[in-house]
Amino acid sequence: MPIDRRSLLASGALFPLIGLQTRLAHSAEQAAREKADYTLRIATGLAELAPEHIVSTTLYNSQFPGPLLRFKEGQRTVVDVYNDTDTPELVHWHGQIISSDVDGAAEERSPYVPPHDMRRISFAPKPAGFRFYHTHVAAGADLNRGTYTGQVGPVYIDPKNEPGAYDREVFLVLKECEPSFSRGGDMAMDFLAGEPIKELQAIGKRGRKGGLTQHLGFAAAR
Ligand SMILES: [Cu+2]
Repeated sequence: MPIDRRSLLASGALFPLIGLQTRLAHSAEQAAREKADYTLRIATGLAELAPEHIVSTTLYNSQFPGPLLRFKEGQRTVVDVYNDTDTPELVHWHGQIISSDVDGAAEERSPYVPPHDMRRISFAPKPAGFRFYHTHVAAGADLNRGTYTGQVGPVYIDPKNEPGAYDREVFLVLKECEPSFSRGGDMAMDFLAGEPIKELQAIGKRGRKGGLTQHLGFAAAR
């Protein structure tokens, strides 16, 4: 059978593709074999806000707040995120300096975790300290989405060098709820220890001007 130049080119072009496919399949297999450090499952569940005040909302691993995740500064970590809801979700790593493909922020073009699907996220956490993870879905007027849900959890990134010397670790996650659950007025802020940090206040001010109110507001545990 005569082979013309065109079909030769076409078949030749197949080889690198086949090679690539094998490599991709291999790395996917490897990834599957590697156990994730943490698994987060986004699903509807019940949260008890106060005695006899139980609400149905979206949670991480059926709990509010989500589980405490501990990372080591600069040490690669693997998190599997399962989205058991009917809508796309984003897990944002609040306060960490990591690339946008894993940072979980739509405005930085992070990919969503599709409904009833999962994404494996891998990154080297930094800087050290106490941070949050939370949904970065813009709720708009939908009170069943985004930061109106129970999707928030604590992250502690152990410092690479100075481990610190504490007698006791306490992680607090605060969230404001529907006014009927509170005693009215703004949440008291004067119980927070230490002086305000001017540098952080300036970042907050800049963020609010740039339309990042929701994101930075969460630092104050809204
Ligand atoms: Cu945030």
